[in-house]
Amino acid sequence: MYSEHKFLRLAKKMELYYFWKSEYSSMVRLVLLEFYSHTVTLHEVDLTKHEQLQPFFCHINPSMQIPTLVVSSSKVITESVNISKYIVPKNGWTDKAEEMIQRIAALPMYQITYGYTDEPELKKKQFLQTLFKERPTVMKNILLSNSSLSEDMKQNYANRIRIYETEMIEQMSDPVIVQHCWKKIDEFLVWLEQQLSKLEDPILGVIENQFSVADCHLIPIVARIISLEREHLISQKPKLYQWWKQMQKRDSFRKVFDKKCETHPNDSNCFCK
Ligand SMILES: N[C@@H](CCC(=O)N[C@@H](CS)C(=O)NCC(=O)O)C(=O)O
Repeated sequence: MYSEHKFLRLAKKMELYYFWKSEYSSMVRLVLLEFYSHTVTLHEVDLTKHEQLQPFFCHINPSMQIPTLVVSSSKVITESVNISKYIVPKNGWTDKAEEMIQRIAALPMYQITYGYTDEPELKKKQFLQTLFKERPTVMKNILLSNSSLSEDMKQNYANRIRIYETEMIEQMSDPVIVQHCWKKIDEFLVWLEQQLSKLEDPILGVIENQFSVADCHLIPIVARIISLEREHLISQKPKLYQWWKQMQKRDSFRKVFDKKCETHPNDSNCFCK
């Protein structure tokens, strides 16, 4: 039976709600491994089972999204950028890192992940498309079968259903919009290549040639682009590709990207997903 206090009463140390396939979750997991020395309890929220939409999680994060960091019984931080800002020491959060992280946060990631640009891609993404389209129905069923939900919670569900049924579904269902989103991604990567070209070899980090929180936010984006079978967008940019190879050597990378790659299952050196 759902209880609003099920989780919050139990929170004694930091707890991260995440999913291994979520790029924003991976950003925060990398930041925790690189910049936080205490243990954090990880809770997997399986998006393929719509666990993020369940009332217990909606109570923790009304936007029903991961990553979500529970710091204490009264402090919950949502949004990957806010979580990273909370974890990384002030001197590690430079203006350059902020600029890079904001650019990354603005990338149209769900459109390229769930959307398709042509029929063959739509065929490959059938599962993702179904998963996405099921979400409003799942939320409506939760509303129907949980009469004890508070008015606030009901409102959260209603807002989320509206967002799904309008702009989100429209954007991922229009190949022209998705194509445009890929164009935006490549423009960002071209800009990135220019930035990296100003650094000296070997490329150790995307900001001032040293590893930083900006790398933690960029790594999962590149992994996602590769998993969407657009590896050429990375490998054709020599500096970016060099950076990517360097990042894969890190312990944090190996820990976060520990699942077998679905795109290249036979390549033991591939960690994209
Ligand atoms: N702006 C958010 C985006 C988080 C986000 O899009 N999370 C996705 C997973 S990658 C999610 O929880 N999706 C579930 C849903 O929207 O129902 C952040 O930076 O944390």
